[in-house]
Amino acid sequence: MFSLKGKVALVTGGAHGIGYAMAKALAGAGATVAFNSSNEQSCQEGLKNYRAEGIEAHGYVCDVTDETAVQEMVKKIESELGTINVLVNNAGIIKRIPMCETSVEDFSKVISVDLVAPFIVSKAVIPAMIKNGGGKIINVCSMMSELGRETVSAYAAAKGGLKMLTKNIASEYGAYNIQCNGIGPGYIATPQTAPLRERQEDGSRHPFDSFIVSKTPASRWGEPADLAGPVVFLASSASNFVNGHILYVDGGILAYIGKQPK
Ligand code: NAP
Ligand code: GCO
Repeated sequence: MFSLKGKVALVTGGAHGIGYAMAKALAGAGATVAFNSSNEQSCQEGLKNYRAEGIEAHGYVCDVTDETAVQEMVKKIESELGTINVLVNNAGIIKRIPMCETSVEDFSKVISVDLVAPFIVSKAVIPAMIKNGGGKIINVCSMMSELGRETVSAYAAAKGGLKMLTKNIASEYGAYNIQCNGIGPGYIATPQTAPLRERQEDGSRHPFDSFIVSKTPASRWGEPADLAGPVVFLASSASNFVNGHILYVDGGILAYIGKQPK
């Protein structure tokens, strides 16, 4: 039920971080994995890391905000590996700037990578999925698909929008046996969140680090590997009647009011 043997999976931004961990999990379940990076160096490093783990991944350099480049990459993958059965829209960026100091350019850049790009890549893969009798699209959402916080207005707007794009793809293409769901990671230790975990000069924890641990019933940051089971579930036939759902993988943050003061 969880086997992905014979399936082709494209994970955007799969050279490192959460994308890499999810692609590794999909390969472990039997899928042939393709991923893209925004630049050659990151793509080569990713390929080296997959090889070191015994995974024969296929890396492409492609800016996910460039529709022509995405269409070309998807055509290349379809001719080299076959129809894409599973798409994971994982590539994303964040800018932590107070809203009134955020330029329109910065706001638009985040919207472009985190919201417009999943639309562009989904649009590129859906026609072949329809011809093939179905497919799976998994959008990487966030706690910020549900909650706000200081300094992440563009990111929250994009990830909230991505939640609704997920529901709309599910609504519009469910009749073609395409399931589109989201994974909403909690706070995961990756390069993207490294600035929030930096040790203070006196060696103590970053205040945000302590804040997250106190907001998480599991009392820890997530690891990229915590996303492995959820992504295999949503990519496999085990989830064939799950559509338009956001699966939060957050150690319980959204269920919790936070640690009581002593
Ligand atoms: P990360 O290590 O910074 O990875 C981001 C990935 O996105 C990189 O592989 C990067 O590619 C790719 N990317 C960015 N802009 C791109 C573009 N224009 N074209 C192509 N690829 C692009 O961050 P991460 O923490 O693993 O985040 C992965 C996803 O999870 C993001 O959508 C993020 O918002 C989401 N998320 C993260 C957390 C967390 O706590 N870490 C929590 C919730 C959601 P290259 O660097 O290879 O070029
Ligand atoms: C932040 C952002 C992200 C989070 C993640 C939560 O607060 O900086 O929310 O970096 O890690 O998206 O799900």
